[in-house]
Amino acid sequence: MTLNIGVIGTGAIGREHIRRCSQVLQNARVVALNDINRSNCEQIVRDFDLQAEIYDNAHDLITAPEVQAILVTSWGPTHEAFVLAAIQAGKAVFCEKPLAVTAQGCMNIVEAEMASGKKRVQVGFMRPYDSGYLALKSVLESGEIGEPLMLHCAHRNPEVGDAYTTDMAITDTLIHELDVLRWLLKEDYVSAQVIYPRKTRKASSHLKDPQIVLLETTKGTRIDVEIFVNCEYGYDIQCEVVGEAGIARLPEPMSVQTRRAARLSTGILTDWKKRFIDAYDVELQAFVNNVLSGNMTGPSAWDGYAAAVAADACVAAQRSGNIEPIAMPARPAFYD
Ligand code: NAI
Ligand code: ISE
Repeated sequence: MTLNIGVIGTGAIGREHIRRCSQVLQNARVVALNDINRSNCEQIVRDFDLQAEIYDNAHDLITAPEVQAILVTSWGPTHEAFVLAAIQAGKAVFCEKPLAVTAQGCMNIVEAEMASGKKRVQVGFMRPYDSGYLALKSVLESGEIGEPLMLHCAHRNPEVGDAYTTDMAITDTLIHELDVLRWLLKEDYVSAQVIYPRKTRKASSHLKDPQIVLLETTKGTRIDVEIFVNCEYGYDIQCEVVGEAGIARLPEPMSVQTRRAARLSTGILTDWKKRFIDAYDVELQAFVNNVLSGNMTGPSAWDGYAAAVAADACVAAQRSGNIEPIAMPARPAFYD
């Protein structure tokens, strides 16, 4: 059986996901496209030789009879309305992060999904599908390094455009750590604080960069995450867990070591598309398989909500300079 997919938003990641649905994944086919910039869709139809209808209205794509599942890869503020419409139409929906730009927006989706009686939503948090994070989790669960006490993490991008604002360090960038660290530790967060080190001269005038986010979990585990989005040298994701009996680090992506001109060196990737290329393939194949089998298992609307609750507190902490509490309601049995 093949899943017929409609894609809303054909920019950077939309294009990547269309490529993988058409050329990499099994049992998936892109049959419909929408973007406020129609020429993006036309270009993609040409580039990937797609047999896909271009819709001028996203809501028409969502309700189109030939579309069985929706991928939402448009800008963050548009996600909530499209996901709600997909649930309303009784269709499965894969939504890129963030599920919605506020916790309340995510809760609206959680409530609509529960009312529909069936899990239909997967959020595009791909790191739980990354082989490195999976290996790190299996070390933690083996008990080899004892109970985790502290985590030291970094999320570095070489550069960002002028449209990137200080709160996007949380809502666009840290949101991945907020999800994956909760998954890794199986704990929620209880507080957040944000510290601003000396600013890099490479950042635009309105952007505070870098930032350090300090999180505390329910068991008292302390996490520091450096967000540095104009680090220049590469796209670099770090995670080190300090346990009672040892330390476990996220493995570096595979890279050939060279010895040349009196130097020993290994390359560092420069963009997220390549760093997580396998994880994106696996997460989307899981979505396709789960929709076809009727059993959704990926990052859920509740996970999207949990990350957004923590993100809201981090944004409040950016503004107040204080330690802000994070109050997570109990997870409904629907999401067990
Ligand atoms: P982008 O700006 O390259 O593409 C977004 C596309 O959505 C554009 O073509 C734009 O015209 C279209 N669009 C905007 N509003 C629309 C609307 N109302 N209806 C239809 N189309 C609309 O942005 P990018 O980088 O592709 O990001 C898209 C989303 O994916 C964001 O939420 C971003 O956070 C997420 N993302 C996730 C990544 C991950 O690692 N999981 C990596 C990159 C992006
Ligand atoms: C981007 O939107 C992503 O989601 C990438 O995975 C992340 O590393 C980057 O910081 C974001 O801007």
